[in-house]
Amino acid sequence: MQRMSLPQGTLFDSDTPLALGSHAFVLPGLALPYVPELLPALDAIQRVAPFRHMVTPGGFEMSVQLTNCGALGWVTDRHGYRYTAHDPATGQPWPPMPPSFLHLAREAAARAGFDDFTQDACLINCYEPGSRMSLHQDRNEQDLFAPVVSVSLGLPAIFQFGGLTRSGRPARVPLVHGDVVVWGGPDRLRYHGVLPIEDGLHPLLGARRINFTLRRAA
Ligand code: MD6
Ligand code: FE
Repeated sequence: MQRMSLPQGTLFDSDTPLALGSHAFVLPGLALPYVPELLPALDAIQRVAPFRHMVTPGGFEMSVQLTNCGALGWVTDRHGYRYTAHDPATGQPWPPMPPSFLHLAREAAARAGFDDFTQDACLINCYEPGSRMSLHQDRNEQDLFAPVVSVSLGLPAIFQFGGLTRSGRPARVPLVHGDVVVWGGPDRLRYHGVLPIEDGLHPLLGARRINFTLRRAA
């Protein structure tokens, strides 16, 4: 039998970016070299600004727990969705953005064709088995073309990626520890969500999936 050697960048190379749209990409494993810096930084953030369940304007408690770092943090309560400079739970500013987050975001954005964006906000989501995120658009930021960089750690997830309206069946994209998704420009308002996380134990994060998304909010 003849062995095939695949050139770099073929469909079968697991490191190849996967295009979800003209300006939306999955970058498999891009965060892996950053993990030794990301995990202690995440621990330090949650000691100052603990994960908590927030309530939607409709009165539903989210199954995902949230916190933030950076100049601005995304919050939701009975009054709506918005960005705040202070953690409503403590009255303190959100913890500063760790340099490793910014370095990773810069590399990811550049690989997706977005140069010179700096992020002032980072929303951190903690999923336990069964937690999910229903289909939504991210539209609380000033510039709805600037890219979002989304980093997945811990348990795997099925990410749903749909169109610019709620109609139609969204694509299902498996994401694992270390994967990064970037989208912006004309894809920035695509509907997306996360199916319920399956039971499991990740060697570094246990029964959790952590996803953090960096954006330019103001
Ligand atoms: C998640 N992510 O992956 C949820 N939003 O846990 C998001 O809602 C999201 O990954 C905007 C851009 C990238 C994302
Ligand atoms: Fe989102």
